[in-house]
Parts: sequence; structure tokens; C-alpha cells
Amino acid sequence: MAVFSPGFRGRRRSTNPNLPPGQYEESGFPVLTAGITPRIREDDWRFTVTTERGERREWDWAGMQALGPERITTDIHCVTSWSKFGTEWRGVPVDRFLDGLDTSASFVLAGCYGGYTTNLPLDDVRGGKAWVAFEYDGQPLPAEHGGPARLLVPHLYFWKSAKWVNSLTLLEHDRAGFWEDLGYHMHGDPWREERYR
Ligand SMILES: Nc1nc2c(c(=O)[nH]1)N[C@H]1C(S)=C(S)[C@@H](COP(=O)(O)O)O[C@H]1N2
Ligand SMILES: [Mo]
Repeated sequence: MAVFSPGFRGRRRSTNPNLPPGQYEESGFPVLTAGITPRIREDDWRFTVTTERGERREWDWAGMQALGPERITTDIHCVTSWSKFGTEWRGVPVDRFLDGLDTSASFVLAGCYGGYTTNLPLDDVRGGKAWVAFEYDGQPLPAEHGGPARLLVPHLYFWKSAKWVNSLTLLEHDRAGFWEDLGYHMHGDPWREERYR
């Protein structure tokens, strides 16, 4: 006999080809934060990129906006197994921040107001695959979702999309970020279920 308790949400294998293995479709937008929510005013916001050789660039809010934001519509996938389809964002492609930089780095460590970090292969944030996003659903990005600006890397599990992002450090060798240091995957491709290691 099959027994379902009233609160049980069946996690049947989905027939939706856009749903990675082990994920279910979420209609809300859960907030997942390890620690406090930093409150950063746009006027105080700064974003730096530092190469493996120590070359450093910095943008303020206006400078970031001048780089040419674009609209993004994308699915997102959290390692805790929710996926959300068709989310709408506005943000600056990470490529714009890297343009003309002299680097032979293969990895990047994203840093945030509040101290969170996450590591990614550089190729996963180049080529139009990642953004510094500052609008969600046509509105300024709410603080609990990483406003005023967060990294958006939708093709990887959402823990790679660092909220309140304020730096990218280019690295020759991969270095574990906050969750990666606690056992999460160094890469995090939801289609390969790269959840933990
Ligand atoms: N700075 C910061 N970024 C973060 C986190 C965090 O705790 N701090 N959590 C990560 C995790 S585990 C997830 S699933 C997503 C959640 O984003 P959301 O709260 O907008 O849904 O943010 C990621 N980025
Ligand atoms: Mo997460």
C-alpha cells in the first residue's frame, strides 16, 4: 500500500526536459543565506576584479551600469533541489569586466559583502554565461536576494550565484569557496548532479 502523509510533496520523476535530475519545480523564490543580509547602498557599492598578477580594476555603481546591461531570462537550479523556470533579470555580462585584462588564469573566486565566497572555472563566467545582476522581475534586486547586485551563473547550481558580490579574484589554481570548503562540488553542474564531493 502506498502511504502519503498530507504534507508530502511527491517528487516524482519529472517529464519536463528543462528540469535537471533530482530537481522539482518551485513557483516561489526561496531565500537561502548563510548568515546576515548585508545592506549596501548603491552609492557605497564597489566591485573589483584582480588578476593573478595583481592587476586591479574597480567600478562604482554608475561605472558598472555604463558597461552595458542586458536582459536575461533563465531557469535557475538550487542544490537543495528546487528549480525555478523563466526568471527575469537585468545585469552586466561578466565579460565586460574582463575585457582587455591580461590574464592566463583558469579559475575565479567571487567575494561578497558579508564574507561569502564561491569558486568557479573562469570559462564558466565568460562567453555570456554569467552576469552581475541588479534587477529581478523588473525591480531593483531585493537585499535578501543579493541586492544591490549579485552574480548570476544560471547554468551552475545557484550557490555559485554569489549575492552581494563585490569582487572577482582570478586564480591560476582552483581555491574552494565557502560551501565548497564544506564539501560542495568545485564545479556544480546541475545536469551532472555535481552537488557534493
Ligand atoms: N553572499 C552570499 N551569496 C549566496 C549565498 C549566501 O549565503 N551568501 N547563498 C547561496 C546559495 S546556497 C543559494 S541557493 C543562493 C540563494 O539565492 P536566493 O536567496 O536569492 O534564492 O544564493 C547563493 N549565494
Ligand atoms: Mo543553495
